Amino acid sequence: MPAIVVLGAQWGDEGKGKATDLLATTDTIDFVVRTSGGHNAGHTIVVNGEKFATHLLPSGILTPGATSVIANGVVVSPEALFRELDSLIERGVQVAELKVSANAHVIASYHATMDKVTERFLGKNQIGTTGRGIGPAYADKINRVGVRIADLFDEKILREKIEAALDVRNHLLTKVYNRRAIEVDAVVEELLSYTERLRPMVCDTSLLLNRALDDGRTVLFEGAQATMLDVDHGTYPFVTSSNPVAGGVCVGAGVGPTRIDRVIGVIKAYTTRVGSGPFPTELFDQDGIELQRIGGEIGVSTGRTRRCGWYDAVIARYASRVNGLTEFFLTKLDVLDSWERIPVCVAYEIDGERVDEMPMTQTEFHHAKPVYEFFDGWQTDISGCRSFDDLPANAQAYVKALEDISGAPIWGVGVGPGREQTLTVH
Ligand code: 2SA
Ligand code: GDP
Ligand code: MG
Repeated sequence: MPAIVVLGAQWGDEGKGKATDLLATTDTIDFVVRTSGGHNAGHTIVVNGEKFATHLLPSGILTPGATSVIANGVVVSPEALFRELDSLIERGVQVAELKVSANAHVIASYHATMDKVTERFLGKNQIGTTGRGIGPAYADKINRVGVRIADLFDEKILREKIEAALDVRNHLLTKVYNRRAIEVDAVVEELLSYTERLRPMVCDTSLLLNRALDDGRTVLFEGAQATMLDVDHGTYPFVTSSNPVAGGVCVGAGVGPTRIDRVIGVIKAYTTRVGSGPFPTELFDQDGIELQRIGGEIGVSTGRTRRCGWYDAVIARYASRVNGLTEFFLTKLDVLDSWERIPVCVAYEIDGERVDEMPMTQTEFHHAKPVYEFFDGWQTDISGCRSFDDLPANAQAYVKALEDISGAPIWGVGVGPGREQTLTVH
């Protein structure tokens, strides 16, 4: 299986890091590739009880022998990149080889400034971004005033590009937001300070990956954020500024769709969301508090508490459709251990009518009320189970029921954060 995509099927934090890490340790994976987003991502991997978090780096950085790749679709803060690498090295991790695309766009400090200022300006309409400068960096890319990694190696071009990028920005900052202008010299100096360390990592990652696939090597594309946060297919405008869906992988890596063999959607046995925006199954009662507490639902990058709700099969079917999923990886089943009865959203009721598929407009989605079916809980600790047959009958029935209504087979189930706490179903 040479090309595998692992992506988020809900609003993020489904356990993509764990799924990637698991694949990378059980199969021989030659490359682990990030294709969208930036250091707004937060992936947690637990190895022998020790917890590691990656943000901009692919989770494969923890897998000796695999090459980690930051491809062209990613927005790269060199400062965040080296801070993250150094913190892993300080912990004694033998970091894998890392390659960075010459075409990836750069996040400079002014992008984070703009992100925070804009959010404050939006007041109650704010998106709840991570404040990392992701939106402003992608906006520059689309406005054709972005700085790419390759530009860091030519001071003259870099200065011209920063001047162009700051021209409008500084006007906005000083005239609209009542802030100090950002100095071109300071930005150029900061970015140039990273060039020597970056130089050996920079290459044409599209060529590298296509050649690897030609040679029969295995490439794992690791998603960041998720389907419902996709700028085209998510709950716009409460989304991130990239395309975390499967199609975004091809654009973000320079690899054609005919080369992809498996598309795995990682999905929790319930649902969470960080930041603003509609969320039909969100719970505001004790169940929500308990899911948050037992699931440890706190943002890996910003430490924000995640909103929690029941499993939403409408979203699962939608994710299956827009990504062409070949299978699901269902995580955090163990979090549901204590419930006597588990509700699952099978459809929505919108303005008095039952709707089985994602509604066409955001207004309808805002009005969607979950239609629940109820499943008997198992009320047993399943964290020690190591095969599907070990699971109590009610847990097996819950997994099978989700499979029937979610649009793709469930390939694996997570029963705890550890590498070994995984069962395969098929
Ligand atoms: P941004 O910063 O422009 O990408 O924010 C736009 C929206 O995308 C959401 N978003 C996320 N949602 C879940 N997890 C993310 N990563 C971190 C994690 C989040 C954290 O893994 O825990 O630590 O808070 C992530 N990144 C972006 C964000 O909440 C906005 O709704
Ligand atoms: P990602 O952004 O999709 O990689 O996910 P995060 O790392 O942000 O959040 C997932 C959290 O769930 C992490 O703390 C993981 O250690 C944890 N996790 C992953 N799979 C399981 C599981 O099956 N059971 C439990 N209890 N925790 C899990
Ligand atoms: Mg996360």
